[in-house]
Amino acid sequence: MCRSLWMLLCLMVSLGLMDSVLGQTPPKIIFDTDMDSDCDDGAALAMLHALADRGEIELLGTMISAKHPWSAACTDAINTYFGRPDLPLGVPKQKAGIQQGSTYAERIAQEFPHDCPIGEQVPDAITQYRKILASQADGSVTILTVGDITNLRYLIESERDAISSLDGRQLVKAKVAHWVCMGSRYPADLDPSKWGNFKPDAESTVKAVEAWPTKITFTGGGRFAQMLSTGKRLDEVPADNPVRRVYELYFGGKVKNRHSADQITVMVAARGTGHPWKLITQGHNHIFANGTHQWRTDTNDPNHQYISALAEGVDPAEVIDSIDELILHLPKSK
Ligand SMILES: [Ca+2]
Ligand SMILES: [Ca+2]
Repeated sequence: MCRSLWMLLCLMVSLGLMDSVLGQTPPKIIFDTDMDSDCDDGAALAMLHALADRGEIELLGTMISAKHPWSAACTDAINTYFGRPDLPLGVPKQKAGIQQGSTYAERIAQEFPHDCPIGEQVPDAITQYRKILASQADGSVTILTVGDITNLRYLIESERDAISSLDGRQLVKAKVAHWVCMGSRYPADLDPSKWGNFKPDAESTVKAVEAWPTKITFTGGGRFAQMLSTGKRLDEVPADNPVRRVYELYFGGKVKNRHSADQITVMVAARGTGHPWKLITQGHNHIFANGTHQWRTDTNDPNHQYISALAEGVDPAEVIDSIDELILHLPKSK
């Protein structure tokens, strides 16, 4: 191969352009969110709609991991604003799972149009997961969790049914290429009193991670996500934007910057684990029974990897701009 062609190919790989040349389909993503306590879930969902409008991803559904009674309706209101009023959504109906407070979920559901029922009539997330996965091509789905791990535990434990002859683990193994998980701080978070997605429903976290049969990329919060804080620029979008409203309600008035924990996970799920991230592949994520965890390098699990830093030389401002660009996206109707 001549040198210039080789250099062109290297450049295309580094820019992530090979997938489109090879005709690969955009990632098909199921979003799983605790749309209650923190505002970054709202921004993450705006980004997914932006990416879907650009053809960079296909958004298959939005599942709720939280038991807050208004989280599903709030999520449906955001989906409706962005022109996807009928995206499948579901909530955890099983015993495990937690309810936290929310400064915005009920208000968003009441201020913005949606057609999501409240309470028992919201569909079961596990049924929705099974339906979506059964209808997709093998190895084609990415699951993106930015909340508790409750649903994935019950998905893995689900039994064969009229939807699919595969049990939950077999179905995941067949259909899910990648689970991108907003989970904790790296290399370890050993403090049970510190907030994190692994701890509220720790039993489900342990069970889901232990039984998960395909690739998991964990993304870090804490200082890493604070370094990439976003949200303040939502004051540039119209006042009738529900994601701007999420931030206003969260901060009790004017929008402010908040960590980008959930937004980082969206970027990784949609655009991959390459630039601008530093990817750690050697080792495995050990989850303790109380939901604390430690990245251990003594044994390698080829399915475990994590991102909790930028690649060397990457300017955080570049990443912040790329996140903001998606958060500020407006639907075509606006
Ligand atoms: Ca709806
Ligand atoms: Ca979250």
